[in-house]
Amino acid sequence: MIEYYDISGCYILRPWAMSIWEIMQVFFDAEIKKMKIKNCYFPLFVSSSVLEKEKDHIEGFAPEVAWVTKSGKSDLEIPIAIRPTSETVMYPYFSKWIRGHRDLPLKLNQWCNVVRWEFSNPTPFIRSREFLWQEGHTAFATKQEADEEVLQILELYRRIYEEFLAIPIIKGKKSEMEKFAGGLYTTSVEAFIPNTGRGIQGATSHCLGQNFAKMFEINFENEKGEKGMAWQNSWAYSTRTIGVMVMVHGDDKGLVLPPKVSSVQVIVVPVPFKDANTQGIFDACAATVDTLCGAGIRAEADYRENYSPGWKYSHWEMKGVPLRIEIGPKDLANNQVRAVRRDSAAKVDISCDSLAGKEALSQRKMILAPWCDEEEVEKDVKDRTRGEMGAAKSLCSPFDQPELPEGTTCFASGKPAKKWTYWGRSY
Ligand code: 87F
Repeated sequence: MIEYYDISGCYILRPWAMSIWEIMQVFFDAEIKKMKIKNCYFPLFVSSSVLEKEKDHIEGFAPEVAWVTKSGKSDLEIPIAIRPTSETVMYPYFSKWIRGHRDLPLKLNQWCNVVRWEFSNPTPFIRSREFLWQEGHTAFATKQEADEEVLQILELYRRIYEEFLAIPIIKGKKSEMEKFAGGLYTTSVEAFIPNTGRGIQGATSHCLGQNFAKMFEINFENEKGEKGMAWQNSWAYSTRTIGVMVMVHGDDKGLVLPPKVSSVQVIVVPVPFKDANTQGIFDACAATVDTLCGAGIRAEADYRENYSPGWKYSHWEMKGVPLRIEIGPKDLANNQVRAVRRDSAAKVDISCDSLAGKEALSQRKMILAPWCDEEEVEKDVKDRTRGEMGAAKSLCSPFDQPELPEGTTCFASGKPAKKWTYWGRSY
């Protein structure tokens, strides 16, 4: 996931880690856009006068601020700080942009890096001197609107942990001592690492009250021509999320990745024996990858000939791939594959015909699946499911549509999916 770097507390995020970040980013970015929050980008640098404008808030954090003092060999006239967070970077412009009540709410987010020159022991993802995050900064006319947003954002953070990273969290409010000193109150999602018996802050959503508005003069005139001061929030989650996931799910064999965030969800490993039909096994692996990819599953095969199957098993276990599929001579003969779960090591043989899973149907269930909305495919599903218990057909596309992420493929055709649709046997 990472590579060490020659500056203490800095790490290279390799594709295996970055892809997890990107999957969470796609989700969160779409959700905040639904809330009419807009993305922007502010500079990395802060002038000392602006950074130190809010003395109280910066006081405790000052030792962690990194400064640029030189360009080439000459000293800068005034040192420039590197953002540790962007309240002081952004709020002078909130003051400029907010004049009347029609300028509110102002809801901005940025995806960026921040630098905090920590001295306590650096740990990849958990405590690094530079890290990636999103920081949301919003301003409202009323406290009530700000209060509501604090909890909406906190719920998105819960979903990142619980739905994407498969980590249970507790939502709650920080004590006066533990809250962000510059704000009114702080809410957070807290996770727990069983191995070390420690809690860990997963993300924070702050109501800043009017403290910053006072400092930066973020004022507006209401409908009646009266002066008001903006109510503000700020909220963030960072690449620390990945560190929590590593610690919660990892085991003695290495990483254990939750399927939703794993860049490879299924790794297919050919297991050729000396006199076996090697080409046949390789072809079956390729067909398996095709079937799974067609069903919207991120599957790859490991065809390398200079590594043994056993070596590959350990390799992909260490990398945390949720499911391994092995195909050997016996599997080839029986038109089946062997699937092994990373989390439980449970093994099952699955027929190649039911690989992309209409298992639910044989269990008398209804199926909600992404569909390309083509009649040909609808007919094909009927044909393919025609068995003793009767064929499955489309039931309806629910008005209440779950999110359909960009790139989702139809469960039956592998074409781009247009909608979620229920399928099953019907009276
Ligand atoms: C380190 C150096 C300078 C944390 C710092 O939580 C300033 C700070 O203000 C600092 N470390 N903080 C608090 C950050 C508060 C707030 N900022 C926006 C968040 C969410 C995103």
